Amino acid sequence: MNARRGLVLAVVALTLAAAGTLARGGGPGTGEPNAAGDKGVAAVNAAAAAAAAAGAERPGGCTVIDRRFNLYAVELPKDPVTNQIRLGYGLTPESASYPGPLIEMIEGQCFAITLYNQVPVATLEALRTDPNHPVGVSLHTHGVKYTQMSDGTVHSNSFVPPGGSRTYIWYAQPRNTTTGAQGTAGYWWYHDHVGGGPHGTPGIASGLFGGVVVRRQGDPRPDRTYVLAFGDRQTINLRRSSEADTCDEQNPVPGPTCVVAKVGEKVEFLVIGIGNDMHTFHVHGHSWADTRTGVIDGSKQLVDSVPIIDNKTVGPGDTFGARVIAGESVGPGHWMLHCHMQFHSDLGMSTTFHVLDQNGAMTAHAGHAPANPVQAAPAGGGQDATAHGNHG
Ligand SMILES: [Cu+2]
Repeated sequence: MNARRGLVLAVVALTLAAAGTLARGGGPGTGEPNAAGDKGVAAVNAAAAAAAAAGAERPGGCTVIDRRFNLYAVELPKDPVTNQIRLGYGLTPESASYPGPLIEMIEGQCFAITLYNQVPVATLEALRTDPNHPVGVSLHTHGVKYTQMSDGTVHSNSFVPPGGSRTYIWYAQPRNTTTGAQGTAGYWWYHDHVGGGPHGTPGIASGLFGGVVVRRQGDPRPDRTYVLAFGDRQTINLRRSSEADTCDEQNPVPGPTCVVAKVGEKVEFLVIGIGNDMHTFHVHGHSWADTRTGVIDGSKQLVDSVPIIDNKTVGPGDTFGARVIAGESVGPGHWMLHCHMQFHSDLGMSTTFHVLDQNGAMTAHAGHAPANPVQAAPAGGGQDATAHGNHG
Protein backbone atom coordinates (compact mmCIF):
# COMPACT_ATOMS: atom_id res chain seq x y z
CA MET A 1 0.00 0.00 0.00
CA ASN A 2 2.83 2.32 0.84
CA ALA A 3 4.55 1.46 -2.40
CA ARG A 4 1.47 2.18 -4.43
CA ARG A 5 0.80 5.43 -2.62
CA GLY A 6 4.41 6.45 -3.12
CA LEU A 7 4.36 5.74 -6.83
CA VAL A 8 1.10 7.56 -7.36
CA LEU A 9 2.38 10.59 -5.50
CA ALA A 10 5.61 10.52 -7.46
CA VAL A 11 3.78 10.33 -10.75
CA VAL A 12 1.55 13.22 -9.74
CA ALA A 13 4.59 15.22 -8.72
CA LEU A 14 6.31 14.56 -12.03
CA THR A 15 3.18 15.44 -13.94
CA LEU A 16 2.77 18.67 -12.03
CA ALA A 17 6.39 19.51 -12.52
CA ALA A 18 6.07 18.96 -16.24
CA ALA A 19 2.84 20.92 -16.44
CA GLY A 20 4.36 23.75 -14.45
CA THR A 21 7.32 23.82 -16.75
CA LEU A 22 5.26 23.91 -19.84
CA ALA A 23 2.94 26.56 -18.47
CA ARG A 24 5.64 28.84 -17.13
CA GLY A 25 5.99 32.01 -19.11
CA GLY A 26 4.19 30.51 -22.08
CA GLY A 27 2.79 32.48 -24.97
CA PRO A 28 4.18 34.47 -27.81
CA GLY A 29 7.40 36.33 -27.22
CA THR A 30 10.25 38.00 -28.96
CA GLY A 31 12.85 35.31 -28.66
CA GLU A 32 15.70 37.70 -28.00
CA PRO A 33 18.51 36.40 -25.85
CA ASN A 34 18.05 37.21 -22.20
CA ALA A 35 19.28 40.71 -21.50
CA ALA A 36 19.20 40.11 -17.74
CA GLY A 37 22.52 38.29 -17.63
CA ASP A 38 25.40 39.81 -15.77
CA LYS A 39 27.94 42.12 -17.35
CA GLY A 40 30.18 39.17 -18.15
CA VAL A 41 27.79 38.09 -20.87
CA ALA A 42 26.78 41.56 -21.98
CA ALA A 43 28.93 41.41 -25.08
CA VAL A 44 27.65 37.99 -26.04
CA ASN A 45 24.05 39.03 -25.44
CA ALA A 46 24.54 42.23 -27.37
CA ALA A 47 25.80 40.30 -30.35
CA ALA A 48 22.95 37.86 -30.05
CA ALA A 49 20.42 40.65 -29.69
CA ALA A 50 21.79 42.23 -32.84
CA ALA A 51 21.45 38.93 -34.61
CA ALA A 52 17.90 38.56 -33.30
CA ALA A 53 17.05 42.05 -34.49
CA ALA A 54 18.34 41.04 -37.88
CA GLY A 55 16.03 38.04 -37.81
CA ALA A 56 18.85 35.55 -37.48
CA GLU A 57 17.96 34.15 -34.09
CA ARG A 58 14.91 32.10 -34.96
CA PRO A 59 15.09 29.21 -37.39
CA GLY A 60 12.93 29.60 -40.47
CA GLY A 61 9.36 28.59 -39.73
CA CYS A 62 9.51 29.54 -36.06
CA THR A 63 7.11 32.45 -36.08
CA VAL A 64 5.86 32.21 -32.49
CA ILE A 65 7.55 31.05 -29.32
CA ASP A 66 5.21 28.40 -28.00
CA ARG A 67 6.88 27.87 -24.65
CA ARG A 68 9.51 29.52 -22.52
CA PHE A 69 11.24 28.03 -19.55
CA ASN A 70 14.49 28.17 -17.63
CA LEU A 71 17.19 25.56 -17.38
CA TYR A 72 19.86 25.76 -14.70
CA ALA A 73 23.34 24.26 -14.88
CA VAL A 74 24.56 23.60 -11.36
CA GLU A 75 27.19 21.62 -9.50
CA LEU A 76 25.98 18.49 -7.72
CA PRO A 77 27.65 16.33 -5.08
CA LYS A 78 30.69 14.49 -6.40
CA ASP A 79 30.32 10.92 -7.59
CA PRO A 80 30.29 8.81 -4.41
CA VAL A 81 32.45 6.11 -6.00
CA THR A 82 34.93 7.95 -8.21
CA ASN A 83 34.84 11.41 -6.58
CA GLN A 84 34.51 12.90 -10.07
CA ILE A 85 32.86 16.31 -10.48
CA ARG A 86 29.14 16.05 -11.13
CA LEU A 87 27.06 18.72 -12.83
CA GLY A 88 23.42 18.69 -13.80
CA TYR A 89 20.73 20.57 -15.69
CA GLY A 90 17.46 21.28 -13.90
CA LEU A 91 14.22 23.16 -14.42
CA THR A 92 15.09 24.63 -11.03
CA PRO A 93 18.55 24.65 -9.42
CA GLU A 94 17.24 22.34 -6.69
CA SER A 95 15.93 19.71 -9.12
CA ALA A 96 19.04 19.46 -11.29
CA SER A 97 20.05 15.91 -12.12
CA TYR A 98 21.94 13.78 -14.58
CA PRO A 99 20.44 13.16 -16.99
CA GLY A 100 18.67 16.52 -16.99
CA PRO A 101 14.92 16.92 -17.47
CA LEU A 102 13.27 15.38 -20.51
CA ILE A 103 12.33 18.06 -23.01
CA GLU A 104 9.28 17.05 -24.99
CA MET A 105 8.14 18.86 -28.12
CA ILE A 106 5.54 18.39 -30.82
CA GLU A 107 6.43 19.11 -34.42
CA GLY A 108 5.65 22.73 -35.23
CA GLN A 109 6.54 24.00 -31.77
CA CYS A 110 9.25 26.52 -31.01
CA PHE A 111 10.80 26.68 -27.54
CA ALA A 112 12.85 29.45 -25.92
CA ILE A 113 15.03 27.92 -23.21
CA THR A 114 17.02 30.24 -20.99
CA LEU A 115 20.10 28.59 -19.55
CA TYR A 116 21.51 29.95 -16.29
CA ASN A 117 25.09 28.95 -15.55
CA GLN A 118 25.31 28.55 -11.79
CA VAL A 119 28.35 26.26 -11.81
CA PRO A 120 31.15 27.78 -9.70
CA VAL A 121 34.04 29.25 -11.66
CA ALA A 122 36.57 27.10 -9.80
CA THR A 123 34.69 23.95 -10.80
CA LEU A 124 34.63 24.92 -14.46
CA GLU A 125 38.31 25.81 -14.31
CA ALA A 126 39.05 22.40 -12.81
CA LEU A 127 37.32 20.75 -15.77
CA ARG A 128 39.44 22.57 -18.32
CA THR A 129 42.09 20.71 -20.23
CA ASP A 130 43.42 23.92 -21.81
CA PRO A 131 43.88 27.12 -19.74
CA ASN A 132 43.16 29.19 -22.85
CA HIS A 133 39.71 27.66 -23.22
CA PRO A 134 36.96 30.02 -22.01
CA VAL A 135 35.12 29.13 -18.82
CA GLY A 136 31.45 28.41 -19.37
CA VAL A 137 28.72 25.91 -20.19
CA SER A 138 26.17 25.76 -22.97
CA LEU A 139 23.10 24.06 -24.34
CA HIS A 140 23.57 22.23 -27.60
CA THR A 141 20.88 20.01 -29.04
CA HIS A 142 20.40 17.37 -31.69
CA GLY A 143 17.65 16.82 -34.23
CA VAL A 144 15.63 19.99 -33.90
CA LYS A 145 16.40 23.19 -35.80
CA TYR A 146 18.37 26.10 -34.36
CA THR A 147 20.45 28.94 -35.71
CA GLN A 148 24.14 29.48 -35.09
CA MET A 149 23.22 31.73 -32.16
CA SER A 150 21.65 28.72 -30.44
CA ASP A 151 24.40 26.25 -31.35
CA GLY A 152 25.92 26.32 -27.88
CA THR A 153 29.54 26.44 -28.94
CA VAL A 154 32.61 28.60 -28.43
CA HIS A 155 32.87 28.66 -32.20
CA SER A 156 29.62 30.66 -32.47
CA ASN A 157 30.10 32.50 -29.17
CA SER A 158 26.81 30.99 -27.99
CA PHE A 159 27.76 29.79 -24.52
CA VAL A 160 27.16 31.06 -20.98
CA PRO A 161 29.95 32.29 -18.68
CA PRO A 162 29.56 31.66 -14.93
CA GLY A 163 26.73 33.74 -13.47
CA GLY A 164 25.29 34.52 -16.87
CA SER A 165 22.31 33.39 -18.85
CA ARG A 166 21.38 32.98 -22.45
CA THR A 167 18.25 32.00 -24.33
CA TYR A 168 18.41 29.22 -26.89
CA ILE A 169 15.68 28.75 -29.47
CA TRP A 170 14.74 25.34 -30.76
CA TYR A 171 12.28 24.62 -33.53
CA ALA A 172 10.68 21.21 -33.98
CA GLN A 173 10.30 21.61 -37.71
CA PRO A 174 7.41 19.60 -39.12
CA ARG A 175 7.41 17.51 -42.26
CA ASN A 176 6.79 19.39 -45.44
CA THR A 177 5.76 17.39 -48.46
CA THR A 178 6.29 20.41 -50.71
CA THR A 179 9.88 21.13 -49.75
CA GLY A 180 10.75 17.56 -48.86
CA ALA A 181 11.73 18.46 -45.29
CA GLN A 182 11.69 15.24 -43.29
CA GLY A 183 10.56 16.77 -40.02
CA THR A 184 12.21 16.44 -36.64
CA ALA A 185 10.06 13.86 -34.88
CA GLY A 186 12.24 11.38 -33.06
CA TYR A 187 14.44 10.72 -30.08
CA TRP A 188 17.31 13.15 -29.50
CA TRP A 189 19.49 14.57 -26.78
CA TYR A 190 20.85 17.85 -25.56
CA HIS A 191 24.19 18.45 -23.91
CA ASP A 192 26.88 20.92 -22.99
CA HIS A 193 29.39 21.75 -25.71
CA VAL A 194 31.75 24.10 -23.86
CA GLY A 195 32.44 22.85 -20.33
CA GLY A 196 36.13 22.05 -20.03
CA GLY A 197 36.86 22.04 -23.77
CA PRO A 198 35.60 22.97 -27.23
CA HIS A 199 33.45 19.85 -27.47
CA GLY A 200 32.16 19.95 -23.91
CA THR A 201 33.69 16.53 -23.35
CA PRO A 202 34.35 17.08 -19.61
CA GLY A 203 30.97 18.83 -19.26
CA ILE A 204 29.11 15.87 -20.74
CA ALA A 205 31.15 13.38 -18.74
CA SER A 206 30.26 15.35 -15.60
CA GLY A 207 26.52 15.10 -16.22
CA LEU A 208 25.42 17.92 -18.52
CA PHE A 209 23.14 15.97 -20.85
CA GLY A 210 19.48 15.05 -21.18
CA GLY A 211 16.85 13.68 -23.53
CA VAL A 212 14.70 15.38 -26.15
CA VAL A 213 11.69 13.73 -27.72
CA VAL A 214 9.84 15.30 -30.61
CA ARG A 215 6.45 13.81 -31.37
CA ARG A 216 4.57 14.11 -34.59
CA GLN A 217 0.94 15.17 -34.30
CA GLY A 218 -0.98 11.97 -33.63
CA ASP A 219 1.94 9.97 -32.26
CA PRO A 220 0.83 7.70 -29.42
CA ARG A 221 2.02 9.01 -26.06
CA PRO A 222 3.58 6.76 -23.44
CA ASP A 223 2.58 6.67 -19.79
CA ARG A 224 6.16 7.39 -18.77
CA THR A 225 9.58 7.99 -20.27
CA TYR A 226 12.99 7.06 -18.91
CA VAL A 227 16.19 8.54 -20.29
CA LEU A 228 19.08 6.07 -20.13
CA ALA A 229 22.53 7.29 -21.16
CA PHE A 230 24.95 4.47 -21.87
CA GLY A 231 28.47 5.78 -21.36
CA ASP A 232 32.08 5.26 -20.46
CA ARG A 233 33.35 3.35 -17.44
CA GLN A 234 30.51 0.89 -18.10
CA THR A 235 27.90 3.30 -16.80
CA ILE A 236 24.18 3.90 -17.20
CA ASN A 237 23.43 7.56 -16.42
CA LEU A 238 27.04 7.78 -15.14
CA ARG A 239 26.41 5.07 -12.53
CA ARG A 240 26.99 1.38 -12.40
CA SER A 241 26.04 -1.64 -10.30
CA SER A 242 24.02 -0.72 -7.21
CA GLU A 243 24.52 3.00 -7.88
CA ALA A 244 22.53 2.62 -11.10
CA ASP A 245 19.49 1.15 -9.34
CA THR A 246 18.54 2.84 -6.09
CA CYS A 247 14.81 2.05 -6.23
CA ASP A 248 13.31 1.92 -2.76
CA GLU A 249 11.08 -1.12 -2.77
CA GLN A 250 8.66 0.48 -0.30
CA ASN A 251 8.56 3.85 -1.96
CA PRO A 252 9.87 3.71 -5.52
CA VAL A 253 10.32 7.21 -6.88
CA PRO A 254 10.76 7.20 -10.66
CA GLY A 255 13.99 8.84 -11.73
CA PRO A 256 17.44 8.42 -13.27
CA THR A 257 18.27 5.58 -10.89
CA CYS A 258 14.81 4.09 -10.44
CA VAL A 259 13.21 2.65 -13.56
CA VAL A 260 9.75 1.58 -12.46
CA ALA A 261 6.27 1.13 -13.93
CA LYS A 262 3.05 -0.66 -13.21
CA VAL A 263 2.17 -3.69 -15.28
CA GLY A 264 0.36 -2.62 -18.45
CA GLU A 265 1.80 0.87 -18.59
CA LYS A 266 3.31 2.07 -21.86
CA VAL A 267 6.93 2.78 -21.08
CA GLU A 268 9.29 4.66 -23.36
CA PHE A 269 13.06 4.31 -22.99
CA LEU A 270 15.09 7.07 -24.60
CA VAL A 271 18.55 5.61 -25.01
CA ILE A 272 21.57 7.88 -25.50
CA GLY A 273 25.14 6.94 -26.30
CA ILE A 274 27.60 9.25 -24.54
CA GLY A 275 31.36 9.10 -24.25
CA ASN A 276 33.59 6.93 -26.39
CA ASP A 277 32.37 3.37 -26.19
CA MET A 278 29.96 1.23 -28.16
CA HIS A 279 27.18 -0.44 -26.18
CA THR A 280 24.02 -2.44 -26.71
CA PHE A 281 20.72 -1.77 -25.00
CA HIS A 282 18.90 -4.86 -23.80
CA VAL A 283 15.94 -5.36 -21.49
CA HIS A 284 14.66 -8.69 -20.26
CA GLY A 285 11.15 -9.93 -20.91
CA HIS A 286 10.26 -7.09 -23.29
CA SER A 287 10.71 -6.25 -26.95
CA TRP A 288 9.80 -3.37 -29.20
CA ALA A 289 9.25 -2.35 -32.80
CA ASP A 290 12.36 -0.83 -34.35
CA THR A 291 10.53 2.19 -35.76
CA ARG A 292 10.68 5.95 -35.26
CA THR A 293 8.26 5.78 -32.34
CA GLY A 294 9.08 2.29 -31.14
CA VAL A 295 5.58 1.13 -31.99
CA ILE A 296 3.84 -0.19 -35.08
CA ASP A 297 1.05 1.79 -36.65
CA GLY A 298 -1.60 -0.86 -37.09
CA SER A 299 -3.50 1.35 -39.49
CA LYS A 300 -0.81 0.95 -42.12
CA GLN A 301 -0.19 -2.10 -44.26
CA LEU A 302 2.98 -4.15 -44.40
CA VAL A 303 3.76 -3.45 -40.75
CA ASP A 304 4.93 -7.02 -40.47
CA SER A 305 8.10 -5.91 -42.23
CA VAL A 306 9.14 -3.95 -39.14
CA PRO A 307 11.61 -5.92 -37.04
CA ILE A 308 10.74 -6.59 -33.44
CA ILE A 309 13.91 -6.52 -31.35
CA ASP A 310 15.05 -6.70 -27.75
CA ASN A 311 18.64 -5.55 -28.20
CA LYS A 312 20.01 -2.57 -30.10
CA THR A 313 23.46 -1.10 -30.65
CA VAL A 314 24.07 2.43 -29.39
CA GLY A 315 27.25 4.28 -30.28
CA PRO A 316 28.49 7.69 -29.15
CA GLY A 317 25.96 10.38 -30.06
CA ASP A 318 23.30 7.85 -31.07
CA THR A 319 19.79 8.08 -29.73
CA PHE A 320 16.76 5.90 -30.15
CA GLY A 321 13.52 5.06 -28.42
CA ALA A 322 12.20 1.72 -27.26
CA ARG A 323 8.53 1.45 -26.41
CA VAL A 324 7.33 -1.48 -24.34
CA ILE A 325 4.24 -2.43 -22.39
CA ALA A 326 5.46 -3.13 -18.89
CA GLY A 327 5.12 -6.75 -17.92
CA GLU A 328 2.97 -7.61 -20.93
CA SER A 329 2.43 -11.36 -20.94
CA VAL A 330 5.44 -11.82 -18.65
CA GLY A 331 4.02 -10.20 -15.52
CA PRO A 332 5.52 -7.98 -12.85
CA GLY A 333 9.02 -8.52 -11.65
CA HIS A 334 12.51 -7.12 -11.48
CA TRP A 335 13.60 -7.28 -15.10
CA MET A 336 17.27 -6.80 -15.87
CA LEU A 337 18.17 -3.93 -18.19
CA HIS A 338 21.78 -3.86 -19.30
CA CYS A 339 24.47 -3.47 -21.90
CA HIS A 340 24.95 -6.79 -23.65
CA MET A 341 28.65 -6.36 -24.28
CA GLN A 342 29.47 -9.02 -21.76
CA PHE A 343 32.48 -7.41 -20.18
CA HIS A 344 30.49 -4.20 -19.75
CA SER A 345 27.59 -5.88 -17.99
CA ASP A 346 30.02 -7.93 -15.92
CA LEU A 347 31.59 -4.68 -14.72
CA GLY A 348 28.25 -3.27 -13.61
CA MET A 349 26.62 -1.79 -16.69
CA SER A 350 23.25 -3.05 -15.57
CA THR A 351 20.14 -1.78 -13.86
CA THR A 352 16.60 -3.04 -13.29
CA PHE A 353 13.25 -2.37 -14.91
CA HIS A 354 10.97 -2.76 -11.89
CA VAL A 355 7.49 -3.75 -13.02
CA LEU A 356 4.96 -3.42 -10.22
CA ASP A 357 1.75 -5.40 -10.00
CA GLN A 358 -1.72 -4.01 -10.69
CA ASN A 359 -1.86 -2.57 -7.19
CA GLY A 360 1.47 -0.81 -7.61
CA ALA A 361 3.27 -3.12 -5.22
CA MET A 362 6.78 -4.45 -5.69
CA THR A 363 6.85 -8.16 -6.21
CA ALA A 364 8.99 -10.39 -4.07
CA HIS A 365 10.97 -12.12 -6.72
CA ALA A 366 13.43 -14.93 -6.70
CA GLY A 367 16.63 -14.07 -8.46
CA HIS A 368 16.52 -10.39 -7.51
CA ALA A 369 18.93 -9.20 -4.86
CA PRO A 370 16.63 -7.08 -2.70
CA ALA A 371 17.76 -4.67 -0.04
CA ASN A 372 15.28 -6.33 2.27
CA PRO A 373 16.94 -9.51 3.58
CA VAL A 374 13.55 -11.06 4.27
CA GLN A 375 13.08 -11.36 0.53
CA ALA A 376 16.54 -12.70 -0.19
CA ALA A 377 16.47 -15.48 -2.72
CA PRO A 378 17.81 -18.91 -1.86
CA ALA A 379 20.89 -20.12 -3.68
CA GLY A 380 20.01 -20.97 -7.23
CA GLY A 381 16.74 -19.09 -7.00
CA GLY A 382 17.39 -17.34 -10.26
CA GLN A 383 16.98 -20.52 -12.22
CA ASP A 384 13.23 -20.62 -11.81
CA ALA A 385 12.69 -16.89 -11.64
CA THR A 386 9.93 -16.87 -14.21
CA ALA A 387 7.83 -19.18 -12.10
CA HIS A 388 7.58 -16.41 -9.51
CA GLY A 389 7.09 -13.54 -11.89
CA ASN A 390 3.36 -13.64 -12.51
CA HIS A 391 1.50 -13.79 -9.25
CA GLY A 392 0.13 -10.24 -9.33
CU1 LIG B 1 28.43 -1.34 -22.94
